[in-house]
Amino acid sequence: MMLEELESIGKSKSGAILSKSCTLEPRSGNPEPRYSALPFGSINSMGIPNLGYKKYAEFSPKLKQFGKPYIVSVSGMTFEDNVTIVKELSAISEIDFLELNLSCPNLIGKPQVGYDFEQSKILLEKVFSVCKKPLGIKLPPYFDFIHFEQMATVLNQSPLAFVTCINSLGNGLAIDIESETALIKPKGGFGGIGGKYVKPTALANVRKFYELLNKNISIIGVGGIKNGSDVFEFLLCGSTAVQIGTTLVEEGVQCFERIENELRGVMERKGYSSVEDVIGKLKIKK
Ligand code: RRO
Repeated sequence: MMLEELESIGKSKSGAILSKSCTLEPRSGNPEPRYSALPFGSINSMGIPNLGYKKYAEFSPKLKQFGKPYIVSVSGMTFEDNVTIVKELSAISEIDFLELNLSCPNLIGKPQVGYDFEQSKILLEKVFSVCKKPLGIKLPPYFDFIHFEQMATVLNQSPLAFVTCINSLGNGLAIDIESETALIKPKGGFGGIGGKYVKPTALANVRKFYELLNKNISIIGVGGIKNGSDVFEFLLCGSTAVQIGTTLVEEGVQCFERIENELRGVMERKGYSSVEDVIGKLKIKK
């Protein structure tokens, strides 16, 4: 992610500046086309294109001038890379939080760490032994209650500041029927699915972890947020903040102001004056 893109998020109405994931060395990412909009969302196999973690440290004094939290997402190619990057970035005073990405679905030959509970536990222990800053993790979607419980047990043993649910739904396939061709090039056309397709899964992941995690771990919701009522749903499930992916790509940084105004409208219509009165308050039919 270029400095200009991060600055334009700084100038927008977003509540924070979150970089896309970085690695130890710069990467050009997977071959193009590697992103495609779909009728109800998107497919991507970007392959972590980024400038290398040192650049995101260099950008930090400039980005702090916008007066909002600056969060750097870390997605090292190896266990040791993650430890090195977290150690180095956590010493930079203008970076407020780190988000360790346990869920990039697009690296050829690499499993998602978040689907290996033992490996996640070992990585978190090591990372927290070197980290001097609040750190959260970004999780892949889970679909089985036993998996939620196993991951929650691991997470509740770590001094996590937050958990972000969910990363894209891994390894979907989207096709153009005229040319009978997969829409994106990398990995035989397989890529992470985002947008409306994944919203019910994202809400379920936020809700389940809200039920299972220690209350001092905040939950950040992401997946299919396009308008203010979507944000309201994530708040009900227990998110205290949200991220916007596909909608940001499709609409640009104006989406933050629009969605904030729409959320304000929903809250007013329903008689709420504070998000605190909404967070986690999902009702279940009796
Ligand atoms: O760069 C990517 O391919 C990518 C990443 Br790191 C991620 O976390 N999630 C995603 O959908 N794509």
